[in-house]
Amino acid sequence: LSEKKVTVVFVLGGPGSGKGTQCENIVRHFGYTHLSAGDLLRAEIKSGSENGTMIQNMIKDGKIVPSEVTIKLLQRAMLESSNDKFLIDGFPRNEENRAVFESVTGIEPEFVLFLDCPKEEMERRLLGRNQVRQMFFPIEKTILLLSSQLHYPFLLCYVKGREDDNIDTIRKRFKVYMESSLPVIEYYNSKGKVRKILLCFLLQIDAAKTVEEVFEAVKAVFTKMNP
Ligand code: UP5
Ligand code: MG
Repeated sequence: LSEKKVTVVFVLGGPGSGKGTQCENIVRHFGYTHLSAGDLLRAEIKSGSENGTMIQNMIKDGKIVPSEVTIKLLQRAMLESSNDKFLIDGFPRNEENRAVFESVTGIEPEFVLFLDCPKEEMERRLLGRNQVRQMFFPIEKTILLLSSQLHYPFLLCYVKGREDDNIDTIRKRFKVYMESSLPVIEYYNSKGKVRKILLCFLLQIDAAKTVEEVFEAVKAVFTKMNP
C-alpha cells in the first residue's frame, strides 16, 4: 500500500448520523470509493471467516473490533481497488484504531468529515430502521416456509435490517461513541483537519436536515478540496 499513493477521507459521526447515506452521494459526485468499516466487518461474518463469530459478538455488544482485523480488511479493499481516492466510513473509532492505522499504512487522512447529529435524532433513525425489520418479521417467517432455498436468502437481505439496531445495543453504541470515538475527532480537530457538518438546525433538535440539505453542505466541503 505504501507504493500506491492514496487519498483518504475519514467519514465519522455517531451511529445513525448518516455516514453511509452521505458517502453514497459523495461517490456519485466526486469519484471516491466508499469503504464502510462496519460493512466490511459484516461481510467478514457472512463469509464464514475464522474471526466471524468474534466479530459478530462484538458488534452485537456495540464493542470495537480489534484494530488489526479491521485494518487488514481496509488495506485489502484499498489494494484490490483500482481507485486511489477512498472514503473510510466509521473508522477509526478509538485512539488505538487511529494510531495503528497511521503507523501500519503510513496514511494520514486528507481531512475528516464529521457528521454532528444530536443523539435523539440518531436514536430515532436507528429505531426507525429497526421498525421496518420488525414489520417484515412475520412475512420473513412466511417466506421461510414458502419459498425455495434459492429465493429465501435473496428476499431476506431486503427485510432483515441490522441486528445491532435494538435499543440495548444502540445505547451501548452511543456510549462507545462518546467515550472512545469522539476523542479521535477531537484529536483531528486539534490538527485542523475536521470539517464539521451540523445535521440539525441550531437549537431545533427536532428539525433534522434532509439528506439533500446535508449533502449541500458536504458538497461544499469536497468542492473546496477538489476545485
Ligand atoms: N437517514 C440518513 N440521513 C438522514 C437524514 N438526513 N434525514 C433522515 N433520515 C436519514 O443512516 C441511518 C438511518 O438514517 C438510515 O435509515 C437512513 O436512511 C437515515 P446511515 O446512513 O446508515 O447512517 P450511519 O451513520 O452509516 O449509521 P450506522 O448505523 O451504519 O452507524 P454505525 O457507526 O453505528 O455503524 P457501523 O456499521 O459503522 O458499525 C457497526 C458496528 O461495527 C460498531 O458498533 C462496531 O461494533 C463495529 N465496528 C468496529 O468494531 N470497528 C470499525 O472500525 C467499524 C465498526
Ligand atoms: Mg453505516
